[in-house]
Amino acid sequence: MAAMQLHWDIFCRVIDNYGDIGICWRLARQLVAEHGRQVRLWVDDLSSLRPLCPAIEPALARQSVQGVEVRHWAGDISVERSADVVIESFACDLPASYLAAMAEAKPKPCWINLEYLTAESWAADCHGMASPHPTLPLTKYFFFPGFAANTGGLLRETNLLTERDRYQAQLPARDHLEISLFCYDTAPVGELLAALKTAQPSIVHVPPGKPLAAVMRHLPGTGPWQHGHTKIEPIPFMPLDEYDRLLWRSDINFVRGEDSFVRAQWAGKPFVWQIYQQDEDAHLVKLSAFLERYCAAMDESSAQATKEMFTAWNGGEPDLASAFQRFAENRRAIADANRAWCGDLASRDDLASALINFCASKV
Ligand code: TRH
Repeated sequence: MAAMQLHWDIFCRVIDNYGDIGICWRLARQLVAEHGRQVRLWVDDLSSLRPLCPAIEPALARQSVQGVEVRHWAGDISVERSADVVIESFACDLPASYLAAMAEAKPKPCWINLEYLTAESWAADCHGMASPHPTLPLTKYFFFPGFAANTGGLLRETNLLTERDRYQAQLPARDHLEISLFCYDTAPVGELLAALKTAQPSIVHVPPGKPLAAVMRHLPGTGPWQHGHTKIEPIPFMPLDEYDRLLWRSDINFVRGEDSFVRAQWAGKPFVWQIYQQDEDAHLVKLSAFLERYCAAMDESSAQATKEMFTAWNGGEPDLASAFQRFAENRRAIADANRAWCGDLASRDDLASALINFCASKV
């Protein structure tokens, strides 16, 4: 049997927002807590990790939080030896000195490029592909998260769905809708607010930053606001696990990017995704690949309502008001479909387990 790959280094360069660090932090702490791995997480911008994990001290070069050794990645770094598994997240380019240490190591580490999530079918074709380094005796493997069986799966903690079910079973009955609104400032928030004004009574929870800025462009002052039947409440940015609970107790979750998008799927509730915009509208192909997969098992009316709502929320047709109305009307059937979708996804290996198995196969 191959020796356990105990030491892991994860490198994270924060491009913008919270997705890159959210994913790396989630993976790092799960590898420690559930798989007994010793993990160093190298992050170039620690201040973006702090809102997700308030125990982080952004000024410290080195700290241990939830069993993860968190290192500030500032320029080239010096290490005694490279780890057994090296995760380069989202093609963040490893420091030259670290690459040199990897090339010296015996045995060679398993070097992974963790890619962004996409439902496009090419992700399965490229998952696990090897890319030899042009000059060093090293091979990098592309690891694609995904929704299909032949991809790297999705991040999911072992007890996540049990905890979610326990939490949701205790929620009191209510006669209004709870909505969480995490989006970019390009979302058609004004149109959503207009639709909500006359829709059934609801409370909309709005995190700070881009979502709140988008709301404040359409309403006076800093809130909270009573807007027709709807109460709109600014909320603080929540630590990662608390944000999960917001998703679990809401009736509709507006999410964005990658990590909140995945967490909304584990919540088993209706959700609306604002995809991260890419050059030449590449994101629209990614959006429709997801919709094809996600809506495949829905009844016709739910599938149409979901596709229209996602498309309208991402700047396409039809108008947001009618899309939202249809989405809300189909809410219960969409919730049932989401539970089934979630159960199907959870029948596959989670990303951390898939990564461990993949790396073990490369020794
Ligand atoms: O913040 P995002 O837009 O992040 C990313 C980055 O922009 C990245 O560069 C891009 O490539 C990627 O999207 C696709 O959205 P995301 O991925 O949902 O990350 C947000 C994280 O913040 C997620 O881990 C959940 C967390 N979060 C909290 O912990 N508390 C909160 O209150 C909220 C609103 C979010």
